[in-house]
Amino acid sequence: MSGTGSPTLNVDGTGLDIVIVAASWHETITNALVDSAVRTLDEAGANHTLVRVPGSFELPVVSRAALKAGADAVVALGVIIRGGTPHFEYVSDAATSGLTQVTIDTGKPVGFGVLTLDDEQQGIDRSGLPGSKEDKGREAAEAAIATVRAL
Ligand code: DLZ
Repeated sequence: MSGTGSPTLNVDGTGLDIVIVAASWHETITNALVDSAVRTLDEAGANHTLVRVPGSFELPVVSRAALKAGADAVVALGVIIRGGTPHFEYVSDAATSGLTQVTIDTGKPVGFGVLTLDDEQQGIDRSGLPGSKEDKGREAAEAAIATVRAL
């Protein structure tokens, strides 16, 4: 994991089937998160597939479907950037509370890689792109694997 205080986790993904569910808004940052998650799952030896959804609002329903269909865990990725209307709060809350409900209802892990940002630079800083301080795609993928191992 990256960032101050981040833990060292059990990231042995051998034999796990993991679905990355990624939103499509703010594609430079989102694609970087996807690339990091894919790299992390490959390094961990996990099987993985990628499903794209339109926006972060759609992450919960598709994550739930993937888990119900048999995936061991989901890595949910999205980028939500504050605009001039309250829409940011609604989409952020729908994604966050929706994914929380999914993980509790299914009893399966959701690695939470949804960035809620004031501006694009905050996302680039957390994207895992060269020179960035943090790598939230990697963090979400590692958390998904480590949580499967903790169950
Ligand atoms: C509508 C919308 C807006 C304004 N901003 C974002 C965003 O920053 N990040 C994101 O992932 N999705 C955004 N969306 C789209 C919604 O998540 C959703 O896809 C649409 O409201 C259609 O249901």
